[in-house]
Amino acid sequence: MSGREPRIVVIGAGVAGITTAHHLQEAGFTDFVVLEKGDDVGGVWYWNHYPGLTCDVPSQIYQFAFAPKADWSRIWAPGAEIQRYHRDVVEQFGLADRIRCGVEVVSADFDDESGEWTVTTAAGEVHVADFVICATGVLHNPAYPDIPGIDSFDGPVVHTARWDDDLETDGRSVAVIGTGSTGVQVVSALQPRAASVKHFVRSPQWILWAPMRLPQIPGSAAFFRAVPGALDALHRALLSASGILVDVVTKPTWRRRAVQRYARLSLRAQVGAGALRDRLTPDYEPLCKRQVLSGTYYRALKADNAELVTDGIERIDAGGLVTADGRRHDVDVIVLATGFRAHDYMRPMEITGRDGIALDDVWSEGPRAYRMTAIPGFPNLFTVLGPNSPTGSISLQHSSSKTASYIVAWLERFRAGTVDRVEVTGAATDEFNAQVAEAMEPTVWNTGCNSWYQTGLGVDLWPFDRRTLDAMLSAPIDEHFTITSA
Ligand code: N01
Repeated sequence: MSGREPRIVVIGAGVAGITTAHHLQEAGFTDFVVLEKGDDVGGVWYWNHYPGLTCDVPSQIYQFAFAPKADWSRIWAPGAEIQRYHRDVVEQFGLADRIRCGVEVVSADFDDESGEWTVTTAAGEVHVADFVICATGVLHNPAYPDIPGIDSFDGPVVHTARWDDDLETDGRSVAVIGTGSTGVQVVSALQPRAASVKHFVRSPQWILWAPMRLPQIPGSAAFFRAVPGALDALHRALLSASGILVDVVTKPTWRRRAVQRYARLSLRAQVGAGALRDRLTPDYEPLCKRQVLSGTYYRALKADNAELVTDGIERIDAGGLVTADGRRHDVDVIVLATGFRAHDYMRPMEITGRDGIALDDVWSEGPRAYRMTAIPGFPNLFTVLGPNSPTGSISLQHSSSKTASYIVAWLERFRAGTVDRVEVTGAATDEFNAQVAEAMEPTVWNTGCNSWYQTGLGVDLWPFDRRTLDAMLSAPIDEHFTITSA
């Protein structure tokens, strides 16, 4: 029964979970816990610590609006600094007591009778809740390639998202498989000190030249401390400016063509005409996949100890890799920069909703939700950064914050006693997904490429602008939900 403090379980303490916890705290909710499978907060910034990890979004945008930081060391901050920031925010805003790290949720089951969720952890601990908020992220399940013989390799095989900090790569021969943002960063970082680096590229990427090590203007931290409101103003200005990115990816205008020209120029200017450039030239439009930025990759690849391998990997044996042309590539270490199972969302957690419906069945053809946050059949369960979240265009901190406020609006109604159970309708979900499909048509993601943006159901991104996101999450529309109250 509502009319009391709701018991809330938030799953995940990355960007989405920290934002949610902050919103819950600000709204005065007292009975909530955040369960995090990692041994620390930070989400992707906890799990990823491979050499060369840098954020490809300017730090003044890649931060929480409620916790602006004046003294980022660089415009594109290194991973370790971003991870420290998340830890600091949790401490500074008194959220640490709410978060339990090292606690992996394995299942969440809804009970039709009581309207309660039972959340069970890997250790067998049980939490009973009125609401479950899944802030489990998008890129948290590493994708391991199914290459014959991979287990027979005699040396270390490491996925970048599970990097072993004791792994020695200096002076050794290293194979890196995969050329998304991660592969490009890791090749650039390992090449100067490795004996050799072979980069196995199945499909080349467009790589925009960018000065990733660009430092901040000296004295900026002192300036921001001295001028009240300046940091906040910069944050807002950058957020507005990032609207240009939304325009570029969603509308086929001159802006998009200009960035695409720049992508082609980035390759031409750094790699002379010839076989290497041909092998590095993608067969799809720039920006179709998540854009990779690097100022160092092509230089690293052209070094004497580096080699681009574009023949497919046929198998791996004890000594190394064998490619389709029959060549052997003996190496000491294999690095898998092979990405993530991006569309698993909260899985492998087993989630069972109303009438025993399993999320795995509901999403058997691909993940679908209403406005990124609600799923028919799963009452009193919300997602933050769920399906169609704007991972390719809009600040995730902003999107998380809007979603968290939207969820808080429902929780307040529970606390006030006007809502016991709330479930989005199938019709509203279908209508939203039809809008998404239509808006996806002119986007650059729809121009013919394969990437982690695609699911069986199409492109899993946000095809609208930020204003539409804000409007869609400004307040719940009752007609889109089945609402039960005592
Ligand atoms: O993963 P990806 P990622 N044999 O999926 C290849 C964010 N991020 O970890 O294209 C050979 O992009 C696969 O090849 P193909 C960012 O949003 C951000 O690099 O399928 N190759 C592809 O080249 C990014 O987009 C930062 O043919 C195989 C690669 O592996 C997202 O994370 C830094 C293979 C996977 O690329 C994911 O990036 C890093 C196989 N069997 C990441 N299987 C920032 O800077 C897969 N591949 C914030």
